[in-house]
Amino acid sequence: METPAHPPDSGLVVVSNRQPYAHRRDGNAVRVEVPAGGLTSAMDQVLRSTGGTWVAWGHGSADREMVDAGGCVAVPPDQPRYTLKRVWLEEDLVENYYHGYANQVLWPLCHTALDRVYYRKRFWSAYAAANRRFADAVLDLSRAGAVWFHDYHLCLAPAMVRKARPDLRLAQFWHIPWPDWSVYRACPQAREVLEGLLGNDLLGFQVPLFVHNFIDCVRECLQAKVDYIRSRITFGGHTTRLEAYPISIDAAAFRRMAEAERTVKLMARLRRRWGLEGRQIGLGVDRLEYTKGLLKRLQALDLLFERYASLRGRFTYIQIAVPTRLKEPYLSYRAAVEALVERVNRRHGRPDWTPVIFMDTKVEHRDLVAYYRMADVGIVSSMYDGMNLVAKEFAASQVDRRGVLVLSEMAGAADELEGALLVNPYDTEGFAETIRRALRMEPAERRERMESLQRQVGEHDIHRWIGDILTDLTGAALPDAGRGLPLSKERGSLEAAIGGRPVGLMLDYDGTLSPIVRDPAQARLPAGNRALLLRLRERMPVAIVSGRGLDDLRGRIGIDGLLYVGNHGAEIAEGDRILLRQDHAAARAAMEECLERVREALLGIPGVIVEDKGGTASVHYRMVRPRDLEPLFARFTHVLEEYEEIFRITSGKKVLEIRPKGLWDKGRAVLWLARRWGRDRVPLYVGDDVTDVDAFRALKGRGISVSVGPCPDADFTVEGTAGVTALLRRLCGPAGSRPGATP
Ligand code: GDG
Repeated sequence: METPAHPPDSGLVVVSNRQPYAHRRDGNAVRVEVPAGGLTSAMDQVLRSTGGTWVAWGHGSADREMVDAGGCVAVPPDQPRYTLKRVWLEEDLVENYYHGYANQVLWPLCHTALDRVYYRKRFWSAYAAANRRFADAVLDLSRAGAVWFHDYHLCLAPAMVRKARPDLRLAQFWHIPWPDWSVYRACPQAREVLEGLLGNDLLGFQVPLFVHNFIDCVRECLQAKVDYIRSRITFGGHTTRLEAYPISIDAAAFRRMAEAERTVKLMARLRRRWGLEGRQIGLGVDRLEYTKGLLKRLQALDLLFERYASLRGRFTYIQIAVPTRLKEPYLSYRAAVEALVERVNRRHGRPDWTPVIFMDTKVEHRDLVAYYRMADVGIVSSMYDGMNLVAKEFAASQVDRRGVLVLSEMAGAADELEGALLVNPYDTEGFAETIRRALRMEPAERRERMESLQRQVGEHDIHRWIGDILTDLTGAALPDAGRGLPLSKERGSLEAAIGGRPVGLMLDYDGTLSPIVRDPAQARLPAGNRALLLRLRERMPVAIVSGRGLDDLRGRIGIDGLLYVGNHGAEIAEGDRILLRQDHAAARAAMEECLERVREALLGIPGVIVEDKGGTASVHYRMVRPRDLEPLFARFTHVLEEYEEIFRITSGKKVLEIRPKGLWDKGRAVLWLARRWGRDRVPLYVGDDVTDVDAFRALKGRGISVSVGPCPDADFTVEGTAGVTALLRRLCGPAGSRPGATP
């Protein structure tokens, strides 16, 4: 038998315009080119560990020579781990799809630079044709399971793929801003673009504001059902979940590069080369791109040197400006930037000192960290920006914690990066004064601010970002996809934990027995699990424990002889017989009053949603900016303190739950069941959700808990509902074994 060249295909498909490896002809030889982007290298790491396919445009001069008949080549070229499937686009198509619709319509539109939008009919037809090619390439793959599209080049492909293969899980991450409706309505294909994107199951944006803007645009443009509370849009019978996932960097890698001996030497060399000894250093690193606000930054620097003559000769600003999209309007923009650099240098420079050092070359990351580390001020002045990774790279590389980050409020990163000095790039005076404040800041404050930035970037790194999206896309993380997601706990086997005792089994429903589906009303019990429950019922007591109402739950499972626990434990029944039902009418009046006060206290925090569910209530904060979270929690707690006697607070996925005290949770319910089954029987609980954590905790030292997907509170972990099925099979024991025997 042949040994496979790379890991088995996980069925994960990444689709982007840019490819992770290009082949270029170099005389008689073929060279492999690896693009510098942080995202391509992160997604490359994911596919290396999971196996799968990357679909991208083959633009390298030798790309066609290297692929098989299906356009595929195994990559990385030196040690193949996954498949790169290349899509071929003729020059004319690239001109109109990529340089045309993507870069001259969608890019400026999404960055609210309306006067830069240039649209021609041929752009759109090429855009649709190119998307068709990408979609067809995905549809060609026999093993596709979950597909992850990237960015604004591929708005139409998701709906095309969904139409042909409704069984695939589709996600897209939108790297740039999503504008509000007053801007978006300028898009000549406003409706078509939205419809294409709503082919996805999951649509990710950088920050909650963009999710919000997208929902508004859909509401204005399409006849769609919008669930504001859960950020879901149902259009044409299909539901798309929207989430904010702020992208990040490999913070540890940047730190390591910045700490390297090589970097220290390079810093010394750069200081000598640019005459920086004894001078403070400012730094900007950007593609030479009009959205990055280079002109505004230079205007602020011009004003700074004009106002504070003492800074002349004592502060040097270095601008690394990487050439990008070498066409109009970029060529004119570049000329304008260069002219302004020249003007600032002419006005303020001296023979022994140049105020602005302008470098329009690519700098490799391992060299770039030397600039990041030695800068006293890092400046990001985007006019509008999805996230801005430079801000995060600067923070991660500041190993001496001397530098200050001056960051545009218009960059997504400003939502997260507490510790930066925020500026409005349109306010030149304010901008100049902020740079001055950064330059004069005391070392203690610099350190404190930088520590806060590094904490943020370190905790929310690219691995976590990938893990979050893949978990939401597939229901369970793919192996090793995101670091720090242990998929099985090494604590001995389940059989050893049971130790031959009889078992009492408790199972959550959604996400445990039944795979998560887009519409909870459609969640069915798979036939295989039904058969296993029927067998298990003969061997041990089995309870189904769910947040669903009792009748709903019984209706979905319909197996006699099981115990049914509904409403998170507030109702328990055996067949048709109600064993326990709690009445929470008494707390109702207090709840109404409390919610009114909560609403009032949270006024002015954009994105927060208070949902009254009758017996209980939820405060959803998935749409709230990170920097508003602290006041939100403080005000919420302040109100709830007065209701301490009546309500208790639990938290779930970006939600705070207010529940009347005394109302049972899953923890109380499983303890009740365990008591009913008697001391000799070991309770075994399987669940996947945050509400199951109450049960995991209640069983500590008393029973065994199994989590579907990673959870620090559980004793064991299984992967996905398939893992649950395997577990049920094990609990049934070998086929034909005696009922009542334990595994
Ligand atoms: C979009 C969104 C979002 C810069 N100079 C060099 C170089 N770089 C690298 C940086 C950084 C990246 O380029 C630029 O990061 P941005 O975040 O500014 O990215 P955009 O290209 O505008 O991309 C943006 C991003 O997508 C991710 O979602 O943050 O908002 O516009 O990594 O280090 N890299 C190399 N040489 C250079 O000279 N190798």
